[in-house]
Parts: sequence; structure tokens; C-alpha cells
Amino acid sequence: MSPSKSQEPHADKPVEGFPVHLAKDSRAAVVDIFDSRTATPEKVTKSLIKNGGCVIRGIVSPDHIAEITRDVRPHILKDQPWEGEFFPPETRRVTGLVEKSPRFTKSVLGNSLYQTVSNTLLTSTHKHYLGQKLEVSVSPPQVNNTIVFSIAPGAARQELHRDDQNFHNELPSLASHEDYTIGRDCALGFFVAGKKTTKANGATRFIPRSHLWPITQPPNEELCYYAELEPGDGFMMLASAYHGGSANTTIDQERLVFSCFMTKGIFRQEENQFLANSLKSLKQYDRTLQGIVGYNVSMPWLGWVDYEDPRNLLLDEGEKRERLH
Ligand SMILES: O=C(O)CCC(=O)C(=O)O
Ligand SMILES: [Fe+2]
Repeated sequence: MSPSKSQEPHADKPVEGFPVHLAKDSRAAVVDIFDSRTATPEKVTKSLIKNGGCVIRGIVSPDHIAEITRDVRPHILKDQPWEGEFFPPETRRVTGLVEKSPRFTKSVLGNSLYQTVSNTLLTSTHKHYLGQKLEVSVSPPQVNNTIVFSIAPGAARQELHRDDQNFHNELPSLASHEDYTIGRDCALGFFVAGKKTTKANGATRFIPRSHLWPITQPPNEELCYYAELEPGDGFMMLASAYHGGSANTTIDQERLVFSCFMTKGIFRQEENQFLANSLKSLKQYDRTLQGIVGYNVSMPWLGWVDYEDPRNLLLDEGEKRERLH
């Protein structure tokens, strides 16, 4: 199924103080909305490269949304208001979801469409000589962070930003998505709605095609698209796209989103997975998920313990050990 048309975010008027060629492209963008039953990794990847973000309806089942909500609600209630500028004081966050919600870890972080698209966009391959032998090292992506965002009524908007700032990503300008090359992005975000998410209650907004803009270009609110989601819908977004949580102008609705980012295996993770999670909780996941959390080795030599794959620390007596070559 081809994606249906969504909001046309912008009226056709000039954007004051903004380079016309960048504004025109972002204003013309129509963000793709896929159905999870027919969305393929190829279509989603193409859409992300073109627009920087897309919506996938019904990607997590209602049962799983309810289970994740049960896991995180006590932690939402315990979180304290942020005192800095980045989050409004009405926002509550829950982090460390690999420890706190196995259901989140398996159904959101481990979602197969998300993982396949991440592998395409974030796998890093490097060729290097060992003596006269040319070696090829492949480093699969890993989780960057896991966060639940609960935005309560009265919250002001979060300022537009790019999450690839963490990696000091020095983006050159691209004239068109056709010039996009894999590796330009450091990370890929996945936001799943725990409750109905609207422009009024604080939907994540982003600037379509801003992933093609240079590092020197500030954002502009007029170009934003609001990712309005039903519970269980997902929004995927490249980390180089300008985005932010929006104001919650309702009087009685919580905006609840479960999110994570994947990043390249050669980078430092934003959320420290080795201190945020216990070894005991890591043991409940299969080796693939343990690797996604970062308990693997990025080839050739990043992340070992005693020159061994860290997953060996999670094994019971007699289980097969991973070997480094
Ligand atoms: O809450 C949201 O919709 C986005 C939050 C975000 O972008 C961030 O905290 O970096
Ligand atoms: Fe962000």
C-alpha cells in the first residue's frame, strides 16, 4: 500500500528571514503515513531519507501498550520537575526502560521494522589493513536511549532541536534527498503513542526535510508538522531532523509517548546502559536484544571485557560462549 497523504503543514507564503530554497522544500513536504501491516523496511527507509520522518499506524498492539503503561506509571508518578530549560516542569520522564519494562524493550526497542531500518541507516562498515591483509569490520547499531515522556496540561513547548547534537554531527547542506548518503545520520528515533497524541495535547512536532539542512541553519516553527498519533501508532525520525515536544494546551489530557533512539555501534551511548540496567535484567533477553542494548562487541575491538564479548558475563554455566576473532 502506498502511504496516504497527511497534513500539508504550511501555507504557501514566504517565511520571513529564512532561506527560500530550504523553506520551500520543507513547506512542500507531505509526510508519509504507513499502515504497519503493509509497511516494509524499504518503503520506510526511503520515506525517512526523503522527509526525515514518517508515521506508522498500529505498530504496537493495544495489549502491549497497556502493559508498558503499567510498567512505567509508578515511575512517572515518582519523577520530579526538571529545573533547567530543556523540559517544561509539567513533563515527567522515565528512563532505563530495559530494566523497567521488558515489554517496552521487546515491542518498541526490539520492533523488527525499527531494527531493520536502523540496520540499514546506522550500520558502520570500515576497511583496514592488518599487515598486507585487508579486513572489513562491521559494527551494527545499538540503543542510544530509552525514555517515556508524559507531558501534562499547561506545559509550554520544548524548543526545536536536533538530537544528533550529542554526537557533534557537522552536517553539510544537501540540495536534495537524492544526494543523501547512508552514514550521514548518527541516530534514528522511534516514538510510540501510549495515548492519543494531538497538536493540542503536545504531539512531537518536526520540520520535514530539515535533515538535509546544514548545521548552521536554525529551526523555524512555521515549518513544523505535528505527528498526531492514536495509541500504538509510531513515528520514526532521523536524529538530524529538527523536532521537539509541543505545548499541552488542554486542561485534562496527558500526552504519553514511549521513545527510544538507536545509534551507530561506534559511538558513546547517550544513556549509559551498563549502569542503568542490572546484569540480572539483561539475562532475560535473547542475545540479539542484549547486543542491541550494547552488550556486544563493535568490530573490530570496541566494548570487550577481558577480551571477551560482554554477553559471556550473562551466561549460565555450560551455555555457549561468544568468541572474538
Ligand atoms: O516529547 C517529545 O515529543 C520529544 C522529546 C525530545 O525531543 C527530547 O527530549 O529530546
Ligand atoms: Fe529530542
